[in-house]
Amino acid sequence: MTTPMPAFPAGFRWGVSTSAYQIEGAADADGRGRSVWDTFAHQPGRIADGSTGDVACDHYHRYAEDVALMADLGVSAYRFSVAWPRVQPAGSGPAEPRGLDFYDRLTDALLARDIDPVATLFHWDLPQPLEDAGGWLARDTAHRFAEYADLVAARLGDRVKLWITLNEPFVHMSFGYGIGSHAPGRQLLFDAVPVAHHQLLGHGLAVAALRARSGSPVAIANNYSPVRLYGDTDADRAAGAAYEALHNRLFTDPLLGLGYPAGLEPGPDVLRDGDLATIAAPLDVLGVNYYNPSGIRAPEEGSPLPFELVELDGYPRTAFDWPVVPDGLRELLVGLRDRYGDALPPIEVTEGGCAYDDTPDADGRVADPERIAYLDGHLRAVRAAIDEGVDVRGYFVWSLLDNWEWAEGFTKRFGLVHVDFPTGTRTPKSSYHWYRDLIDRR
Ligand code: GBH
Repeated sequence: MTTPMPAFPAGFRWGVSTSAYQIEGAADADGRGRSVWDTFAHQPGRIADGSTGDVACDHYHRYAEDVALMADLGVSAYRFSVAWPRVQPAGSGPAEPRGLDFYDRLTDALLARDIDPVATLFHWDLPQPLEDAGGWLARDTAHRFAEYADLVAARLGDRVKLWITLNEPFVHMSFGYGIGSHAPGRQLLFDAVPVAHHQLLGHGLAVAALRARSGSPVAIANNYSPVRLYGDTDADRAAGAAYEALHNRLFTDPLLGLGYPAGLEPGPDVLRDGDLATIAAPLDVLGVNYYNPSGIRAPEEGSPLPFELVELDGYPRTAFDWPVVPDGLRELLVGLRDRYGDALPPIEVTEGGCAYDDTPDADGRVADPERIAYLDGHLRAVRAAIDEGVDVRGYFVWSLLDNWEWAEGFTKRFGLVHVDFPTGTRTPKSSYHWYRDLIDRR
């Protein structure tokens, strides 16, 4: 942090990210339906602190205050997600205009402060009626998603500056349907793979729906984790390749026209003629979420997985125990360019950030030097990737606010702004001031 942050290309987007269920609260307001996360969070034993997102940051009622915080921060873009159960409470059928009204107000408030609205259509909050009909295991959900995309684009298509169809379909498949630590809490292991195909199909159908209503660019946000091999046997290398295919390629190879990785193709009952072309609809931007690399080695005999995850040693760790490896982001960005070449669209880093304890001092101030170091290191890694010729157009910090961190409830704080739960009082942390200065100097 001693040398000044190098310059970024003109027009580089400085952003912050959030998602609907993690911040909005107002679970019963204005005709909102239930999502799989409402159901899951209300089941005993699912969430670390027994909390739910019923109130969260109450952003639904406090959005104007949050937009003012972003205006003061000086960000050029805000990535939020639209809650499907607000817009279409049953997951199909008519739109709930009051739900759309909220995003309309939010979008206008952002534009009034010169902040680009970047809207994610699906950040894991599937309407419960669709889950009851099979969720993303059912092909029909892909079609329902495209219909919902059309409803949102009909209302916001003239003002949203960048669309993101899905957030981290890998996490939704693996945590939600594979191991069950996220909603809907299914434990299907590799039988969850049709969820990949139906999400990708939903993405492709939604791209067409968005393009019919809006001239704005369209993206998807995938999460990636570069492999660090532990061990150098053939079995270790095979484990690394298996993890790479599942975590880093399953959702990107088909999007960029390469089809499914070998061994992960959906069965003939799932993959239909024309699906791969629908999925490979041209993307304007690839959203990249990066938190950390993964340590991988060969699994024990009899393991249900073709790899074993190992803790990376030798790095500082966040409160989540995730290792802090800024160069992994450079490696990832360069690796995407090397693998996909001309098929790779421009990239925006749609998430990056870290959890720390962030306890206010006696004067109510929150000093978070670790988060500053994290962001500083990761932005330098982006800059280094740009120097190596990767076309990176923006970086969105996860997150603007401390929020409801899924299965961890309120126990993990990712915000540039501290939120006191349950009062909801917002206090910018020292990282907020650091990010503001950084943007201000651009
Ligand atoms: C994102 O997911 C989500 O989009 C967002 O909603 C969420 O709040 C945010 O990140 C923070 O969690 O333990 O070393 O094996 C992140 C996906 C998957 C990234 C698990 C880190 C664990 C790495 N994460 N992964 S490790």
